Amino acid sequence: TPGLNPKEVADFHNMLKQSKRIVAVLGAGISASSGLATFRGTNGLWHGQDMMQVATPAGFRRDPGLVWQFYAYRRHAALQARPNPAHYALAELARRVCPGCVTLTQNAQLKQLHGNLFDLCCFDAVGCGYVEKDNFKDPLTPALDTTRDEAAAMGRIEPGSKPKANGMLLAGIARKNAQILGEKGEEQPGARPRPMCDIRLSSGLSKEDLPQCPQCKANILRPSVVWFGEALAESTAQEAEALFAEDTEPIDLCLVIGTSSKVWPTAGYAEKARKKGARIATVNIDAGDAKGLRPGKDWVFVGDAAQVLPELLK
Ligand code: BJW
Repeated sequence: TPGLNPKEVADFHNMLKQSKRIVAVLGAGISASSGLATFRGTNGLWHGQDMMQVATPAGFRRDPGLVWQFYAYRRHAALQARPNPAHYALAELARRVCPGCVTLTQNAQLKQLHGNLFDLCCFDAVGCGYVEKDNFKDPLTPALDTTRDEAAAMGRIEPGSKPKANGMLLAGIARKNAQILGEKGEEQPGARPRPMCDIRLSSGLSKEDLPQCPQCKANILRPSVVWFGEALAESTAQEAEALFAEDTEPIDLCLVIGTSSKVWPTAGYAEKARKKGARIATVNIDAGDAKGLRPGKDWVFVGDAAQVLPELLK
């Protein structure tokens, strides 16, 4: 893989072979090559978007329709995405090193620190407490049909035609996908989906347009994800913390892959692994997002995780 230093890769392989306990901390960047946008940065979902509006309970209270539009797009995109070579390389590592390999992910499967896009729960968690796992319905309601917005933005249907266009301006992604799909929407050979950026949300949706709680019938559902100011699910947080407890076995290696390491408590896990003896290997397309490195002990592998990880983990 271009850009990787063969000596460093050999040193890493040597360590990998000896490692019995490995913790991997994953961020959105691992799925960038699957066509899913990350959160931060110029190609991120939040570029030009106030994250407090779409990733906090207060934002949801203020405009649930806007937040649901954001998640409707995310669910739709995730359902269309396929695993990339980075996911396969990690799965293979987990199989080889099992049971000593634990993957802490902020966004996807395994120990899902920040929840799951496809689980739903009642917004009234205390009074009602309804939880629904693995809801893959897309769109969740007619008003949350993001494909209509893409089609409208590509000129395939009249914007505003019935059912009511929900105002989520997906022009950014539609235009980008049009570039890779070709004018008539046919796939270009070798083209890869590009992550969306610069979505502009403007809701105007009413409560009736959004998924209703089937249990209490009084509230709307929300995505069962962890927003800012909310605690991580207690069991998940405890499982993660338990890995780093003093009385457990040392950790040999900590992989920090595709995360900006800006969100806590997850951003602190590499340091906790380090205190348990781990050497840290960061894989990131942006060297600037590698934090707190010790020369001669830690590694930074700069590049696309989908290219770098298969090379590193083989
Ligand atoms: C590539 C690539 C390629 C791109 N290859 N790489 C200190 C201690 C504790 C808490 C805090 C604290 N200071 C502040 C807090 C509060 C807050 C916080 O951290 N704020 C910071 C912004 C400062 N934390 C919280 O609120 C958390 N809860 C909490 O602390 O609870 C306490 C509590 C206890 C008891 C009662 C009540 C409260 C919760 C945080 C929840 C975050 N949730 C989100 C949304 C999830 C839902 C959804 O999916 O929409 O999680 S925010 C968002 O950021 C998402 C992600 O999981 C998270 C991290 O982002 P990630 O994955 O790192 O993505 P990006 O976009 O930031 O970075 C992508 C990276 O990939 C970049 O580095 C690229 O370079 C790289 N990349 N392409 C390799 N091809």
